[in-house]
Amino acid sequence: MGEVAFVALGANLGDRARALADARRAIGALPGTRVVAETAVEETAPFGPPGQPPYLNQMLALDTTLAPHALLDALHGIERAAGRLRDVRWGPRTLDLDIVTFGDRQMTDDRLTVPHPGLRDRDFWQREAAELETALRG
Ligand code: PH2
Ligand code: MG
Ligand code: MG
Repeated sequence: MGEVAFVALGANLGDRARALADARRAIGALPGTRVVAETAVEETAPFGPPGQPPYLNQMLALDTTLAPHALLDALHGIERAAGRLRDVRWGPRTLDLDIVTFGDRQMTDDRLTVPHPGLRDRDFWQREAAELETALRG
């Protein structure tokens, strides 16, 4: 038994559903890591640079023994394997994996801020996180 981390999945280029499904599988196969709850996949209007296609988003709850930066590195590896290129801030992407919360840790450094600062203004993340909390309590 490790800590519970919430990870947000997003994609708005290519085969979005496939990218999310592959990511779920890859995340569940990380060392010391199990997916313990997941929200439905939902389509959301893009925020950020105008003119980009809509996103598919989903949030997973993981039980993981990985440390936060080890999980971050692993998620970046999965993004790279999905063919993600370096991109403009908030611009279109084939796969984006963000750590939203990590237990009740609060931390910030040049690579990682937890909870994710975007949680404050992304309604769909707040809704998904609440859904996971409910599922985990159930
Ligand atoms: N991610 C972004 C930029 N804009 N818009 C939506 N709807 N969903 C996202 O996940 C998203 C976005 C950069 O990470
Ligand atoms: Mg993101
Ligand atoms: Mg990201």
